[in-house]
This record gives sequence, C-alpha cells and structure tokens, in this order.
Amino acid sequence: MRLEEAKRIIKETLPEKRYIHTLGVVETAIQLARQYGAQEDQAALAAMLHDYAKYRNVSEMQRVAVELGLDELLNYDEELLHAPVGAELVKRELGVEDADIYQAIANHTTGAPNMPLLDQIIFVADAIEPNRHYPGVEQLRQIAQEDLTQAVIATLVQTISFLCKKQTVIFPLTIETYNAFVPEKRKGTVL
Ligand code: DGI
Ligand code: FE
Ligand code: FE
Repeated sequence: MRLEEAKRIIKETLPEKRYIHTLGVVETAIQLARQYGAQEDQAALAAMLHDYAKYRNVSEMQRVAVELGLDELLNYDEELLHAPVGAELVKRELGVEDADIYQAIANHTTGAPNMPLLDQIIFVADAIEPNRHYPGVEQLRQIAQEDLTQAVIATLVQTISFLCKKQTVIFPLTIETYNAFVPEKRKGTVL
C-alpha cells in the first residue's frame, strides 16, 4: 500500500485529533528512520497505520485478540488491545502483508524484548511526536536525537512511572521489555 492511500484511509477512519497525532508520528518516524538507518517508506507506513484500531469497540478487539491467542490481554487495560489487534486488522482489512510493519504496529504500545530498529522507531515516535505534551517529553525528544535505545528505555520509564503513579496494573510485557533493554545497568547491581 502506498503512503498516500493509507493517509486517506486513516483520515476517514480516525477522529481529527488522532489523525493529527498520527501525522506527527509519521513525521517523527521518518526523521528517526533517516537518522538511524531504517527504511523511511516502511517507517512512514507503519506510523500511518499504528493506531488504526484505536476506536474499534472493545468486544470486537477482544474477539480478534482471542483469535490471535492473546487471551491474557483481556485481563489488562483495554488500551492495550488496539496495538496487536490493529496489526491484524491492517493485514486483514487493508491487505498490508509486510511482516515488519505488522510487528511494529503490534508492539507499539508495550514494546517487546529484542524489538528491531523499526519497532523501536515507531515506539519512540509515538511517544515524542510534536503534538505530544506531557512533563518530560522535551527530554525524551533530546534523548531520541542522541541514542535510540536510550530513548526506548526512557519512554518505558515514563510509561511505567505514569502507570505506577495512577496505581494501574502493568502488563508484564511492558516490564519484560524494560528489563530486556537495561541489562548493562542491571549488571552493575550489587546484591
Ligand atoms: O495509542 P496512543 O494513545 O497513541 O499511545 P499508546 O498506544 O502507547 O497507548 C498507551 C496507553 O496504554 C496509555 O494510555 C497507557 C495505556 N496502558 C495501560 N496499561 C499499559 C499501558 N501501556 C503500557 N505500555 N503498558 C501497560 O501495561
Ligand atoms: Fe497506540
Ligand atoms: Fe499513537
């Protein structure tokens, strides 16, 4: 699928605010892809489609999650569903067969241990795109210009702290991603 076609579909599918967020993620993902040597067209298309399922009704998303064997997700925040379900619906409904794009969309909310460059770019771009406004976002943008892996870690710290402060249950994959990305620091821990 070409980017312009995906853009038209997303404009029709998502409310204005989410569409504007999406365009910010596209712009940021292209910039990060250029900087860190990923394919810009692939990053742009993954970014354009990353929140495709964001406004689907929850029971429909739960049904697709179960079809994918992701039953465990039903025990956690409904917000988590749109990432893996979105990846699947982008494939089923829009015919996008690119496995890298599928994975980047599926991982964009929680991240995943060992996520490749494209996934890291979408994960970070989602958090720092120009329309995001929250305390600490400027620092995250700065880190993303210097070291993408550090930006993944800093994004996870931001998300996990945010969830902790609200005393929200955290999906284990989010913590597993964090643990996988900070081994250097853990090595220095004295028991
Ligand atoms: O879809 P977006 O709003 O652009 O961003 P997103 O896909 O990163 O969604 C993040 C939302 O998911 C945010 O409101 C926090 C919520 N959330 C709930 N439980 C968890 C969680 N996010 C993560 N990473 N891990 C959780 O366990
Ligand atoms: Fe999302
Ligand atoms: Fe998003």
